[in-house]
Parts: sequence; C-alpha cells; structure tokens
Amino acid sequence: MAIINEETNEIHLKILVIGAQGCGKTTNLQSLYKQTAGDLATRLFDLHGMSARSSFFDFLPLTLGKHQNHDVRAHLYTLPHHTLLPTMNFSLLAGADGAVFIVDSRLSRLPASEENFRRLRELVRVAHKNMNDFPIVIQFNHRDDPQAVPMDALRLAFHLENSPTVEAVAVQDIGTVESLDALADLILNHMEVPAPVDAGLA
Ligand SMILES: Nc1nc2c(ncn2[C@@H]2O[C@H](COP(=O)(O)OP(=O)(O)O)[C@@H](O)[C@H]2O)c(=O)[nH]1
Ligand SMILES: [Mg+2]
Repeated sequence: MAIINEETNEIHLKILVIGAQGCGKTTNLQSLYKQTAGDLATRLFDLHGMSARSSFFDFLPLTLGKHQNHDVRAHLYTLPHHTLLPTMNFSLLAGADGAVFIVDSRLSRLPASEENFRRLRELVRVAHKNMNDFPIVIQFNHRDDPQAVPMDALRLAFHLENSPTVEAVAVQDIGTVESLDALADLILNHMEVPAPVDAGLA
C-alpha cells in the first residue's frame, strides 16, 4: 500500500512491472533510470551490472515529482514471468499500489503474453477481489518489430476497463516514462492525501 510520511511530506508508491519473459521489463527500468537519473534520491543499484540478479527481480527507486505538495517516490519491482503464480506473488501484489503490464507485441510472443494476462487477472481477483480497485496501465512494447501485431488486435486481446494503454519501444526510451506517469496519475487521483505539514507556509 502507498505510504504517506507526514513528517517528510513524502508519498511512497509500490509499483509492479510485469509481463512475459523478454517483453521488456528490465529494459523499461533501465530506460526510466536513464531518463530520471538526475532526480534519483537513491542509486541503490547499477542496473547494468545486475544481470545475474535480474533473473530474480529488478528494483528501481525513483522520484516522480510533486503531488499536493508531497514528494512522490516510486519503488518499481519487476517479477520474472515464472513467478507470476498465485502462491508466490499474492503478498507482493496485495501490497502493490498498481502495475504496468507489458504486452510483447511480437507475433511469436503473443501466447506468452496472453497466458500472463490471464494469470494477472486471476491474481488480482484473488488479492484485490475487484479489478477496478487495482490501477493497471497496459504497455504495448516492441512496437518497432517488423512482425508486431497490429494495435487493433492487441487492444481487443488485452483490454481492461479503466486501464490506459501506451505504445512503447523501450529500447528507444519511447513510452516508458509515459507508462509510469499514467499509472502514477491513476494511483494518486484515487488517494486521499492529508494536508502537508508546511501547508500554512506555502
Ligand atoms: N527492438 C526492441 N527490443 C527490445 C524492446 N524492449 C526490449 N527489447 C530487448 O528485448 C530483450 C529482452 O528485454 P528485457 O527487458 O530483458 O525483458 P524482460 O525479460 O521482460 O526483463 C532485450 O534484448 C532488450 O534489449 C523494444 O521495444 N524493441
Ligand atoms: Mg528482466
């Protein structure tokens, strides 16, 4: 769940980046890291140097800007595809504020993305009971592939009510920041934020 620290006027969001193997989860985090590195509060990990660990999961903390006079900090986690299973990820998902679900647009990867989408819906139902309570942005990545499935077909296959969609080419930094921004907006717009401590001075 989001944590609001009223002493430091910070909001901490926990965001999952999920999708089938090879869809671009790590690349999304690398792209976000690259584009926001100047604003990073903490540089805990060098993502380029953690290929061994990234087979388990990736983690990226970053600062998103201000919301109602609070600094918004996001903690992004990616999960490898094979752990997107009810038993292992129930608590991770239950504690998350939202997710970017990445669809791999390549034709040959469609079955894997569809299987992941099915599992995601199952997990959300178990953890949150109602899909509408859990903000999800659907990112269609690998749009530069010559075999990319047309967007019309993808939008039909991967549709969630209230979920914004973003087209992306994560290796070219296209759509990565946009996806995170869209998700942060969804989460923050549904959150009750107390007046900041220094509101009187602002
Ligand atoms: N051409 C292209 N390659 C991409 C794109 N996104 C990721 N990749 C590449 O696809 C491979 C798998 O990406 P990765 O982020 O490791 O996938 P993960 O398994 O979901 O973490 C890597 O070689 C990336 O450089 C994209 O939009 N276009
Ligand atoms: Mg990865």
